[in-house]
Amino acid sequence: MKKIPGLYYNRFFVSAADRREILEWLSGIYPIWEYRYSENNPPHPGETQRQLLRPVYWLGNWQFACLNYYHPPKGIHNRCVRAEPFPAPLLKLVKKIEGIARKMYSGRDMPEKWHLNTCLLNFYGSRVIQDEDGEKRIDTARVGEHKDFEPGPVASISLGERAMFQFVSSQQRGERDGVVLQQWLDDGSLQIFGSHRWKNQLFHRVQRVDRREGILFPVNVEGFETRRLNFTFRYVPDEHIVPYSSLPAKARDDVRGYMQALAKNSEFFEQELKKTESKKSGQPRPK
Ligand SMILES: O=C(O)CCC(=O)C(=O)O
Repeated sequence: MKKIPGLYYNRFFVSAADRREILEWLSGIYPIWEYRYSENNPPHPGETQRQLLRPVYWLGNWQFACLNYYHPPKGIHNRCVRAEPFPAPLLKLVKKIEGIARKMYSGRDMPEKWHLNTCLLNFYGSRVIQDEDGEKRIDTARVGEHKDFEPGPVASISLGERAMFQFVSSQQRGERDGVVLQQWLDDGSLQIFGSHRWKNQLFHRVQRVDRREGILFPVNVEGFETRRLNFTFRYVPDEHIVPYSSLPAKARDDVRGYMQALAKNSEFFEQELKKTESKKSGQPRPK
């Protein structure tokens, strides 16, 4: 395929051994379902509360939907909550990706302190619902047009069924003419996109996820069948990542339930919650 400035695609980035290690790590995490809004950040007029289309897990920092995600220049404070570090199998791949990206981007396309310190792990598949007629599957494997506002290039690793990824010029839903470029993201592939054109000017979306390989991942989420995993690596300036204990009280209230759910299966989140309690009571903080 012809090289396109600002874009990178390697169909065979993840080796069989890397894949095995990643899936082994995956068996120990418990993704959560988030709602878009919260008590202190209610829906705007004309919008309604909704659950996200898919379960998620964040590494490095957690951008809770109800805190509105990282959105410079104004939305930079109290949106990125310190989360678990990257596990070894991902860290190894991240180092390689950073090397590739540093050769590709410079100047305004590569922030001075850029490094991949954030990962959103998206689970694509179908909700499995039980009702009086029996079991139903509702396919939610897509993402609407949006931009990633973290500065610098974004890297994305895909595992499982391939996904139809599109760059589009307008945010109008379903407008076929807006497609500027599309690409299947295959099992084991790495995609990198950066530069003003692909990051700032255009939107991107996932139109659909195939079913042709019959892949299903054993993920620790009730009522959901996962056929594609996507790891999207980004950069948030380190000074904008804050521990849960430093969030303003209202933001803490809004995400406490998620933190508690995460803490059930993660020592990291358990400790982060404990630090808040000890801060309040004046007791020494756990390390
Ligand atoms: O799943 C993908 O390939 C893209 C995900 C994405 O656009 C995002 O997480 O912002």
